[in-house]
Amino acid sequence: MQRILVTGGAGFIGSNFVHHLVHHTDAQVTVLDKMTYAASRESLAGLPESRVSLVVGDIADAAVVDPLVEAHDAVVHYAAESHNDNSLSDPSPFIQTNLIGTFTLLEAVRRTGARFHHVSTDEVYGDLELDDPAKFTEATPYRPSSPYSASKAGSDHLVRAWVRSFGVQATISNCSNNYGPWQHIEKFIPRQITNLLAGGRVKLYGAGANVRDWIHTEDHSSAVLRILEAGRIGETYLIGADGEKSNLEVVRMILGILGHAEDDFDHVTDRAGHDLRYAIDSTKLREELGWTPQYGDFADGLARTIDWYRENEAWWRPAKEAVESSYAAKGQ
Ligand code: NAD
Ligand code: TDX
Repeated sequence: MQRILVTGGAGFIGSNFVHHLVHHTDAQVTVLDKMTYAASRESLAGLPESRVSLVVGDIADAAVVDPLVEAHDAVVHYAAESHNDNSLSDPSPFIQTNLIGTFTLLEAVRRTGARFHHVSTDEVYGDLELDDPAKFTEATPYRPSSPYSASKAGSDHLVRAWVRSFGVQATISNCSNNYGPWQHIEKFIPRQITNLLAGGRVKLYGAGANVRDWIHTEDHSSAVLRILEAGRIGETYLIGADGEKSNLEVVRMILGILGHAEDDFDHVTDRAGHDLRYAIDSTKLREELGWTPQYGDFADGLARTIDWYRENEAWWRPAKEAVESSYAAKGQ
């Protein structure tokens, strides 16, 4: 598997995966990315030009996708509209990219026989009660809540249908909430870090009881590579690192690391339809493919992520004012 096409490779998780591929394989990597507001060329800076190239284009455009897929042995599909709040304001690009884009890629791999790995989310399973001892497994029924998670659920179903009906060589992974460098400041953890670094205040939706299962993006990357190399075709693998934390706990940790009092935050308007809790049981991935996360200490990973945003202010600062005005307009 020498030539790998990474869609969405200029976004948060995709760019971290491209770095991982360069450091842990000898593959030639092409990034296909539309360079939406969520992408950044800087996230790929410093990678060897002999190994990594960037094609700016839309995954829903068959004229771009078909020749690229033809020229690669494998496709790892990260490209998506990824933010729940945006999907509540305007679902349209989520349907176009997450459904039509995935369909366009599947049609291309159907023709060429390329290996396909589809990167998805635990949000397709809906949410769990706070006191439910259960976690999501590969057998949990789909029950998405938001336009974003419904579009990702639909894309997962397309992949399964293309495997069964057309023999496409695909695997799927559903991962929990990622954190780490290069995450867009619209998302929870980088929003709060950069609010404090910019002299503003932390903004917690509702009471902050909602629980997310945090995983460092580097652990997500190692899991996807493992599945790409050894996963069974047609199978789904859940990726998680036992990192459940309430939003209130995370906010207090960020405030503490940055030297603020633990109640120095604002409660703001809650997200419509806000999922209560996500939790992943990744036993299948660990037992079948021998994967283990390496970044299990959330407090340490969070502190290093805060350092990264402190050191990379030139990257996030230009977007900060517009992101915060758009949240403020919604009372968030
Ligand atoms: P992101 O928004 O940071 O990056 C998405 C990338 O896709 C951007 O570079 C963007 O330009 C590109 N893109 C968007 N539309 C495109 C199109 N039509 N054609 C080509 N490129 C396009 O997202 P992320 O957080 O890095 O998420 C990447 C993937 O991982 C998504 O599929 C998401 O559903 C999944 N995922 C994310 C998380 C998380 O915690 N962020 C967790 C589990 C799964
Ligand atoms: O300012 C905020 N305050 C707040 O309390 C923001 C932006 C979020 N929140 C809450 C909402 C969620 O409970 O924090 C939690 C995390 O929010 P997001 O960062 O928006 O993530 P989430 O909605 O959980 O979805 C993420 O994980 C699953 C990614 O954005 C998805 O792409 C992925 O599929």
